[in-house]
Amino acid sequence: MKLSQLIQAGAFASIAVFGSANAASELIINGNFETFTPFSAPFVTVNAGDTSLTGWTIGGTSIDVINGNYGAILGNSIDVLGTPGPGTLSQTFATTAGSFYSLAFDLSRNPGGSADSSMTVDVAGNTYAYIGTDITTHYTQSFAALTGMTTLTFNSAAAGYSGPVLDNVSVSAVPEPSTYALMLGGLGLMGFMARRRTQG
Ligand SMILES: [Ca+2]
Repeated sequence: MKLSQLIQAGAFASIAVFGSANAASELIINGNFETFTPFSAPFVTVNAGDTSLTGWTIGGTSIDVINGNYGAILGNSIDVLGTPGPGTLSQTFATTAGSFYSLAFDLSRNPGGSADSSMTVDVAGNTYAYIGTDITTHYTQSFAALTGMTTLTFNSAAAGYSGPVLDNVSVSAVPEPSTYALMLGGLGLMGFMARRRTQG
């Protein structure tokens, strides 16, 4: 194996290491909304201030926890519009000021409405706008934390029955570029030493 191939192998190994580290550092509690009881089909309205949806704070008027109905994505999903709407869904988690994080979630919409649904996301001083459609879409957004605690808020901007349907919310730290450089350098050196041993 040539040195360049060894370095490439090292790069793949470091990506695998970071992949497992990210999975272990999930910052959102109950991001798939499965920790919620009781459930009563086809949906349960959770009013502002109710704490029955573990990890999440409900604001505005209400949200609906749905399961297998109204554009539900996997198991329990959230119709952020609520009954009546609009609602908000928030969670606060520990961050390091100045460090980068990656937010991910799946978005669809309640197909009972007549229009695609609007949702905004507030995080770390910025607001991002999304449109929920009948096709479930996976979105990611990176952000830099401003303080030691960061609040993530999903806001329904929809009307009628066209609520944005949300599932699989995730936030994880993005490794610093300097950490990548150290890992790649170290693995590249290991590959170089292995090559020298093979030749010697
Ligand atoms: Ca779910």
